[in-house]
Amino acid sequence: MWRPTFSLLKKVVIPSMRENLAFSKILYSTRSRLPKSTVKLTLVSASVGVLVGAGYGGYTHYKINAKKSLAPVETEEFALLKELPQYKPHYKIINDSDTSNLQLILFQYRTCPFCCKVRAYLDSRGISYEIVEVDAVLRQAIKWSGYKKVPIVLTKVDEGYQQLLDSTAIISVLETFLRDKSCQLRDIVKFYPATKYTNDDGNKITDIANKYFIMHNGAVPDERERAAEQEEREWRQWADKVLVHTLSPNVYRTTSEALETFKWFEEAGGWRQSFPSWECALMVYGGAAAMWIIAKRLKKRHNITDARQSLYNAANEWTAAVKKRGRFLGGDEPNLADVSVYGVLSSIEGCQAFKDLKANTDIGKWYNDVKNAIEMRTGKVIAINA
Ligand SMILES: N[C@@H](CCC(=O)N[C@@H](CS)C(=O)NCC(=O)O)C(=O)O
Repeated sequence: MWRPTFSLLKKVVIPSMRENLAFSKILYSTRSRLPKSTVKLTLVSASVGVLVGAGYGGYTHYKINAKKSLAPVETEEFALLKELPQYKPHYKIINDSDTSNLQLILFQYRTCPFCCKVRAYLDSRGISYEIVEVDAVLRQAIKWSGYKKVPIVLTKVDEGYQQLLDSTAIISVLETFLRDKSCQLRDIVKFYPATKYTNDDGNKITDIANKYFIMHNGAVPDERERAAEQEEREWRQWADKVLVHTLSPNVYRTTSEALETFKWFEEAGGWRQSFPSWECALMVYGGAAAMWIIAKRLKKRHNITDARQSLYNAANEWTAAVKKRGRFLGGDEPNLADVSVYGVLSSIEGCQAFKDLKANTDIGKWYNDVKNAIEMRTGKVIAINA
């Protein structure tokens, strides 16, 4: 969901910012020769220029991407790294009862819905893992990877470190492994080949085959189990293809909501502790302005007429399906669809849209039940530099 913002920040806002910085240096050195009001006016115009530039960039980005056609160029397996790349974890989740021995490292943006989904899954399975918060502008922490998005998970295998990509595939690979540890993770990933595409603009796009499937090594499940698995898959897909697309038009619906959302990202993501203040300001104000404009485009693209109503409709659709099965879609326990829908929604927990969602639909009870079920299994949070 945030990709356009950050590409936009890199391609439009940062260059404009650099120009502005260079410009303000010139202003500074010639300040004595310029009247104060001229300096102020110029700085204000330059800042407005950055925001307008960001907005226009976002608009153009979407116009181009809406028409793109994909041409497959190569197919590859999930990459295996011989050595662990240099990384600096921000915190760890340690669960003493975790026997998986997976030694996971999650590279994430704290409030990205796909990363939230992976965290919800790892916590629901009581797994210990380290977290690296990726800087959304420069993305230094994932420079070692050919994949340019988050989440990315690294896990220790006999031959080195296995890279896992794509939130849904990460969950399916790990779930397949946890259900039957007699299979090697290296063998499991072979069932999920990564396909790379290059679009007309030269952008690389990666998708993973079979990513909604959990592989079975043993007995074939009976008809009832097969039906439950199919339902679980369909709702996981719905979380990625329907629910996720209702988020941006809601959290960036108005300029003040967009700003409030980015301020929440800054707080929840601990940006101030991890990144310089100019970068935080750039991400918050530039990001809010750009996403407010882009969200309008996204709204059209996904045929959303009323943003809030689309979110309420999605929630109602989901709660109706849950009601048929009991407390959760998985019955007495959350299944992978419960965890995925919860994870995606948890990415907007600090936003007005989420408060409205809880006030205007019945989703609150299910949401709190999943949250409690997951929190009961989550390990202790340990900040690395505390
Ligand atoms: N299908 C992927 C989508 C991941 C994705 O789009 N992540 C966004 C963040 S929400 C991203 O990393 N965009 C690239 C960027 O910010 O530069 C998944 O499920 O993991």
